[in-house]
Amino acid sequence: MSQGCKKTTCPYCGVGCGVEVNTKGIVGDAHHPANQGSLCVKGVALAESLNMPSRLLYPKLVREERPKGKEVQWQQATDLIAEKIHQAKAEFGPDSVAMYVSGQLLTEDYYVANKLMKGYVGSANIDTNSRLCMSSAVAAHVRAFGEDVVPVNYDDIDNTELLIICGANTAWTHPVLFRRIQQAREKNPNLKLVVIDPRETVTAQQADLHLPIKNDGDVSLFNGLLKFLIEQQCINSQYINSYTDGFNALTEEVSDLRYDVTNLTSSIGISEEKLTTFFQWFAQSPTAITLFCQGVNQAENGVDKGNAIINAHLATGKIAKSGCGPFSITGQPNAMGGREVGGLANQLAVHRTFDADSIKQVQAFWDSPEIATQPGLKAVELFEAVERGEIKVLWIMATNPVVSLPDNQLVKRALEICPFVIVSDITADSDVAHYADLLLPAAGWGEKQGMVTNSERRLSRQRQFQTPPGEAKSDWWAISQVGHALCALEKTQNGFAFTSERAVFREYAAMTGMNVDSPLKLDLSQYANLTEQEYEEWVPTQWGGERPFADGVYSHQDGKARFIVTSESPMRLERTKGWWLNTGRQRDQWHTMTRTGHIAHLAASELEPTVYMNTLSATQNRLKAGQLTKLFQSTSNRSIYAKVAIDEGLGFQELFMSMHWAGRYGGESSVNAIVNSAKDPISGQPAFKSSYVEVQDAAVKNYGMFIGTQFDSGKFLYSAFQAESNLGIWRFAHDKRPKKQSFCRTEKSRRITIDIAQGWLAVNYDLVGDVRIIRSVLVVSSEPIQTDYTNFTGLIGKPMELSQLLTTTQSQSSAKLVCSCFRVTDKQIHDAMEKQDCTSLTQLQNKLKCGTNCGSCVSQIKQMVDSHQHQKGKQQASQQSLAIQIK
Ligand SMILES: Nc1nc2c(c(=O)[nH]1)N[C@H]1C(S)=C(S)[C@@H](COP(=O)(O)OP(=O)(O)OC[C@H]3O[C@@H](n4cnc5c(=O)[nH]c(N)nc54)[C@H](O)[C@@H]3O)O[C@H]1N2
Ligand SMILES: Nc1nc2c(c(=O)[nH]1)N[C@H]1C(S)=C(S)[C@@H](COP(=O)(O)OP(=O)(O)OC[C@H]3O[C@@H](n4cnc5c(=O)[nH]c(N)nc54)[C@H](O)[C@@H]3O)O[C@H]1N2
Ligand code: SF4
Ligand SMILES: [Mo]
Repeated sequence: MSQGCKKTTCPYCGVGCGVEVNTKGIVGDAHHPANQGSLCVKGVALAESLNMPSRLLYPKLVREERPKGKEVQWQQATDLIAEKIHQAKAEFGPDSVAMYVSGQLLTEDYYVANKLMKGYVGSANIDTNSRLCMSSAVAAHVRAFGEDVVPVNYDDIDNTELLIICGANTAWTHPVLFRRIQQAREKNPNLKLVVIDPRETVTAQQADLHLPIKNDGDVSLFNGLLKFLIEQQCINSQYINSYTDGFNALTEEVSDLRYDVTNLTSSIGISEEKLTTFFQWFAQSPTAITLFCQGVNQAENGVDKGNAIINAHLATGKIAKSGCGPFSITGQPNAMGGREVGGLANQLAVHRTFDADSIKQVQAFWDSPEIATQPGLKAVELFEAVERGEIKVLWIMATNPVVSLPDNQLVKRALEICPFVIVSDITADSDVAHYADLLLPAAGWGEKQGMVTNSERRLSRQRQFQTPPGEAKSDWWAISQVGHALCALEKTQNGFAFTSERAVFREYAAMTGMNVDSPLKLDLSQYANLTEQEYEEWVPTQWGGERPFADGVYSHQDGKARFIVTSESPMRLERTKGWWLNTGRQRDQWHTMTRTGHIAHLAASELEPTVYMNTLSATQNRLKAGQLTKLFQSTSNRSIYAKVAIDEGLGFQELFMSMHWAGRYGGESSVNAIVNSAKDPISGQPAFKSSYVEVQDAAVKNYGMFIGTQFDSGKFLYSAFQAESNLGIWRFAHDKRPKKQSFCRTEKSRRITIDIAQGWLAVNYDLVGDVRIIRSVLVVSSEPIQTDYTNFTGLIGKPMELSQLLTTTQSQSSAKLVCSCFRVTDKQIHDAMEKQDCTSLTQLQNKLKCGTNCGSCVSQIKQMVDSHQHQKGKQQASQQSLAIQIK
């Protein structure tokens, strides 16, 4: 590493891209095996993410002293937590204490949190947002392999002939990996891409075959595949006999008529032709990878879905060899590291569970005064217990459950009831921070250091390159302080005398050594004595080698992998009332927006809480794009408002909404207000993709938009905030028709009003000398606002010119952002193709620069070029035939 250059990793998704912080800024690390220098749009915006508003700077006692709170010293804060834990334990027992942590913590943070809860509080009530994310895949791995091990590498993508993406929108959610897939396809024209997703996503649009499966039809699909493979004698009997167990029971299950192609066609909604093509491709291809994510994990039978996929790979021996295997891709940057240390409530530590032998070994290793002896409460159950008053002290760290857990009303009630809530966050403005009794300022990305593990088991270092602001501290440090104080109170040996991240990592690495004499593969004990220099110079390293099961020896006691009989979710066929609400991610936002919502060019791709539906669904409900609609969920009796947008990739009466809307950006429209808390019975992972709702009339009398620096949107039926540089755009809707004069006259400025179709537009200005300086713009209309008034953002703070005002008022109707880096819209791209004769991606890139930076939108631009060419071809053909007829 050269002087002035720090290598670290991206803090967002589980691809785990390497990042270099150097004199040029923050760029991709050309030497990191996960990305070889590439970054997606979120990675490219990392430097901007550091200018976050409302950082939390000091520990604060809040509940008694709302709204401002009282700043306290760290020592006072950590002593208070230790006291509260000690009291709760004494009065109500160890299970009255809980932690809810996150796959965005570093391995060192996670290790210390797990040790504190399971080894020193004596309860396994520590769960993590990875429960919402990876727990079904974890359980599927453990059932099949005997251990939570991902048996695939990114390099395998370059060596496969068939890539199946099931329940993942990889082009948007793991963009750098998707780029690698596209490059592999360019190099190997025989590589086929199959996408299994009910939606025709940007990922699906680029597949050789898209299977638009009905929600939760995956187990049937993969059981059908297995039936086909058995009937066509395309299974690998030698692999099955040598390395697996349980095939006969599975054969019996899949022999059922339900799994015949003809029956599957109606049960999961895929044509016979498509099904057979997929089955044949799988049967004939020498290699196959099935990459899966939340369309698989977040289901009432998420674990079975995972095992149905693994079964197909085991049965054909397409596993644990080059270009093959089931590939669960991790969501968060260190969800994998958290799984390794054992941060889920149903794990003890280092891939060990609560068997007598493991409990004994872990207790001895930790010198633990009071060890947890049984699994704790899983996320949803944990918050239900909080709501029942059973949890007296709850410490939430690096996650925003008020937005991200299902049935968020219950979460809010629970947090109100809980006597002592501690929130560790980088901002005082996250939704959960508003429920804290004690706020702890965490050092964020770039201000802290430690280890993370990505989807392919590769451990990389995150390195510090700037000083934390105020009194912000690393999470492992805060937990250690509490641990130390608790040990003093309870007069036990101090298990938390860590002096650095390296000390924590060494202890964790040493602990994995207890797996050496077991069939488990997780063993990092060779790093137990890492020197300062070795820790500092750590290069990305994969544990378990390239292929942990290459020798056919799995982690079950007998060394054999297990086939698991999997079944449909019994609830699936009953869920037919109302509209299916599917939820997930947008390309340019990260989770609950605390880290990406303030970045103007990321905010520009989904402007406000939006619900997508196809044209048929919209017209049958007399809905138009841009209109507000009300989504009602009868089980929780809750509703939210969202703007309608058209997406032909959805089926009739199918809705999609992103999970991101939170806090000041659109918190009242958080989708989890209407997502119910059904979950997988084995993993406890919520079925975020399977809610049913009603679409109702929003009864809106007027729509509005305000562009300026400050606006009180709290009084409206609906409101959303879009960050722009140095100002903001508020969109709102109301069920009353306000008087023009009284509306929003909070500013002391003067105003001119311009009539527009169905409404008016007011330009507020200050008179400076005799120059009118524009302060803000307000638009109110009885119809959805279709005109793109956002161009007014460029006029705020500038002298008013009437001619300019009038042209801006008549701007073109709104266009959709395609390239976030250079803010290029679909309209500009269409115009370039139509009027400037750009006929290829390269020409568009040269002309508009779109897709030349991070490349996240390249696939979408290609798609636009293809469809434009196709359209043009059709037009030419029809003109020709017309010409022939005229002749
Ligand atoms: N831009 C961005 N990227 C992210 C994140 C982010 O917030 N923003 N978050 C990261 C995290 S933590 C995670 S977990 C990952 C998630 O990554 P993904 O899983 O790729 O993303 P999602 O959008 O949640 O859902 C994936 C797809 O599942 C489909 N689906 C719904 N029901 C079914 C079904 O029954 N069967 C099948 N086969 N498919 C179904 C949905 O239509 C959706 O397209 O993304 C990571 N990357
Ligand atoms: N409807 C629906 N809901 C979902 C999903 C879905 O697909 N649909 N997906 C689920 C999934 S897969 C996931 S992973 C979750 C994600 O949901 P969350 O984990 O709740 O979302 P984040 O916004 O990432 O929350 C992280 C919090 O930690 C703070 N933070 C950032 N860095 C640090 C740090 O270093 N230390 C500390 N202490 N705090 C920090 C951030 O400011 C933020 O408040 O959402 C789940 N919820
Ligand atoms: S794909 Fe994007 S978000 Fe994910 S790690 Fe790489 S740069 Fe970060
Ligand atoms: Mo996730």
